[in-house]
Amino acid sequence: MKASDLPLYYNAVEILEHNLADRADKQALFSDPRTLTFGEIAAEANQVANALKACGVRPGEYVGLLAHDSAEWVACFFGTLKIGGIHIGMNTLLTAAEYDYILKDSRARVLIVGEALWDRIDSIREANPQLEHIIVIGEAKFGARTYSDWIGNESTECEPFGTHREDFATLNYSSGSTGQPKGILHAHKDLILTAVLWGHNVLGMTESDRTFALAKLFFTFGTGGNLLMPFSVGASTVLFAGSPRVATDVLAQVTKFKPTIFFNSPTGYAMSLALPDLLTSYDLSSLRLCVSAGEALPAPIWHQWKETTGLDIIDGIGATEVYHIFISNRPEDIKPGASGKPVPGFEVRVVDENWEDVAQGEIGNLILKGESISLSYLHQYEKSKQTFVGDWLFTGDKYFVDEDGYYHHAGRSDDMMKVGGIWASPMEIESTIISHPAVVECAVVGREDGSDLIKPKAFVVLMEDQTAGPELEQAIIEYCREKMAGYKRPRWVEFVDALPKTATGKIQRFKLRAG
Ligand code: 3UK
Repeated sequence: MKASDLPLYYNAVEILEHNLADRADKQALFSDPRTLTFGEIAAEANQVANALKACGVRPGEYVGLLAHDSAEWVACFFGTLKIGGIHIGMNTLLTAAEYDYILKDSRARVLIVGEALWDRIDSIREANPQLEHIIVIGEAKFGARTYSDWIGNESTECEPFGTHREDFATLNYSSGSTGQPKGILHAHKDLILTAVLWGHNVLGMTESDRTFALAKLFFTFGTGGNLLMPFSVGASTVLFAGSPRVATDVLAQVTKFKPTIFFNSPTGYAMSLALPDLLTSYDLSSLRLCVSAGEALPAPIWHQWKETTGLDIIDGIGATEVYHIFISNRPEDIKPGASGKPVPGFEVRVVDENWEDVAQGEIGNLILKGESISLSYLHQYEKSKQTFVGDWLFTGDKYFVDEDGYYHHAGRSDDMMKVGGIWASPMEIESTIISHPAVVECAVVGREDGSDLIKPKAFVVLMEDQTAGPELEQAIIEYCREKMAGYKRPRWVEFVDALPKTATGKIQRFKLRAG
């Protein structure tokens, strides 16, 4: 599918509304406490659309949404698109200062906020006088209207605004390792393109699927995989408002709502595998496929999950700039430890500093071309020029292609190390260390040795029953020496209780490097 196959005036609310003709009464959204049909979601989205219009929201204006995954989130998302507004999917894990930045950067006049997140907004309201309307999902708060009052008297009918397929539909802020978050705009066309290119063509999602994601809806991994892709084929979604870090709660949702496709992160799979009662206390029998993204999935986790549950995990790399996944394994074609092969519709290259293609097997910079890629970062001219270069997106990822054409992640540009003059990938070292039975998680960074040369250092989180100490440190180093080229072994192992991570679960190696 190409963007030009879409009508010139295309509104991505179609992804929800195409279901009204044949399956309006199908249960499309499962959550605690609300389960809704496509017809009910569309009606509530129309009420939101009318309520936004009553607030004076015009096409092209931003509407902030800061709430845990819920039926209301979905209605607000589609209601915003319907009137041609631009939805801001706000990460629920940020601080008040970061919300202040996002509100000022986007100049949103309307913010819909979940009651549980109210406190972080309350403290910055005065500093954001442009915020004229605050709607709270839940109990009334001073100076805000409740969602139920706000939509209560609105009609359940609404004409869609005829957006151009290239009009902006969504704004997501991606946390970089340095600097302010980057606002990434996507057009209506991007939402349906990624759903078709990866969700339909690669993953093979169908009407009888039911998705469930640990990735929240504010993250395009979640919006794409757990809302747009299923709805675009008439499949249903399971939403969970709780924390993805509590593996027991997550698995209880799987047991209760019986999804067929499970979107998770490598850490999520590792946490589930660490539960001794994974198979006895939870029912995973509804699942047919698991997906992993956000960071590279180490082969040992893939194998352990397969051995334990019998299920395949499809690892694929995506980015907010692309909206979703662009290199991926396939249900019938999986290489554990690799990101897979380019998704048709994207052109992918691995290049050196001069943007020349590197030889097969060599590590280089991953760049790609494709129609769902964002055009620039909002209000970040310099950063945009470095990332969106002509037709190409500079991902900042290091990759190599093996002899069978599979793409392997080899760290971020700023994480790579030269050890003894040759590249060493922290990811490779990490996946070796993770395969050690005493280890839960680890991160590797470059550290200067006595001769000011960079050598790998590992920060390791141990299984609960293990004791940190010099003996185990030596055992892990020796283990690595056996499993990899000797130069890649960590020279130091530091045992830690947890690794520093971004709000979306990426290890913050820069913090470890500074430490
Ligand atoms: C890293 C991966 C190795 C990589 C995302 C699926 O993660 C997503 O978006 P972000 O903008 O981060 C993008 C960066 O994350 N990464 C993501 N997936 C993998 N590295 N293997 C992977 N499977 O550095 C990339 O540049 O937060 C993932 C769908 C939508 C997304 N937005």
